Amino acid sequence: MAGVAWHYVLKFIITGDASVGKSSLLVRLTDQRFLANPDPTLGVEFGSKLITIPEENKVVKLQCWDTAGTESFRSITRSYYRGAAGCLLVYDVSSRQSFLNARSWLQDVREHADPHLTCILVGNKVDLCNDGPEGATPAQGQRARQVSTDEAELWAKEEGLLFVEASAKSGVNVEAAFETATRDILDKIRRGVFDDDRSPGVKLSKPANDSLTLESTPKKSGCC
Ligand SMILES: Nc1nc2c(ncn2[C@@H]2O[C@H](COP(=O)(O)OP(=O)(O)OP(=O)(O)O)[C@@H](O)[C@H]2O)c(=O)[nH]1
Ligand SMILES: [Mg+2]
Repeated sequence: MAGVAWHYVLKFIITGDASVGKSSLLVRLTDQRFLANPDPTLGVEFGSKLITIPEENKVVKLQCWDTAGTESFRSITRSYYRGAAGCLLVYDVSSRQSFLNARSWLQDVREHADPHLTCILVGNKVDLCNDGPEGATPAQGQRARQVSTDEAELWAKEEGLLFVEASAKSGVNVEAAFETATRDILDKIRRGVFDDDRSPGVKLSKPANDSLTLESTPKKSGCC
């Protein structure tokens, strides 16, 4: 095959409560835009993006399955965990309930995904929060933060998850969330935890030479 476009293809799943911004994070990643009124996801949607990890000299194709947070789709969502190498477990920093519910999403991930999967906890919508003095009234258009960075970071540590706060709206830390998880997966591949292309969520391309041909545009398509 002439001009292989990537070194690895990694399957990612994005999970968490309804309305926490899973689809918005994916659209930000693939299309660099923000939708103010996206439709709730019905079942799953798919998006794909090439990223480069310069210090590893690796081009990685992320294949991301964005799942529905609505309870009625939960059994469909569970069927997509299988074979994923990475997971974004998303909550909304202005919704304590979405953070508490992350425990049950993580339980699903642990029951249905590869035990070596890399999971990153993503506190989305940081743009909404007024991070002023505790008890201060949020400015217009903002909401009070209901989950502190320290609390989420501590829980992530206890559960062995990576952690980042992000905003699909402003774009802050969105690529970084995927890149951090990807670096961790590449490290696992190097250490033999993921067995290269024998692990279902990791596919390996063997470039004929070192000059790679990159895909020019990320694709996003609906599914189901
Ligand atoms: N302010 C702000 N709003 C956001 C952000 N991300 C998503 N939203 C809004 O939150 C709402 C829900 O976003 P979605 O991306 O559809 O949420 P979802 O998690 O995919 O929801 P389901 O598909 O129903 O599970 C929409 O109104 C988005 O515009 C963010 O970072 N900041
Ligand atoms: Mg969605």
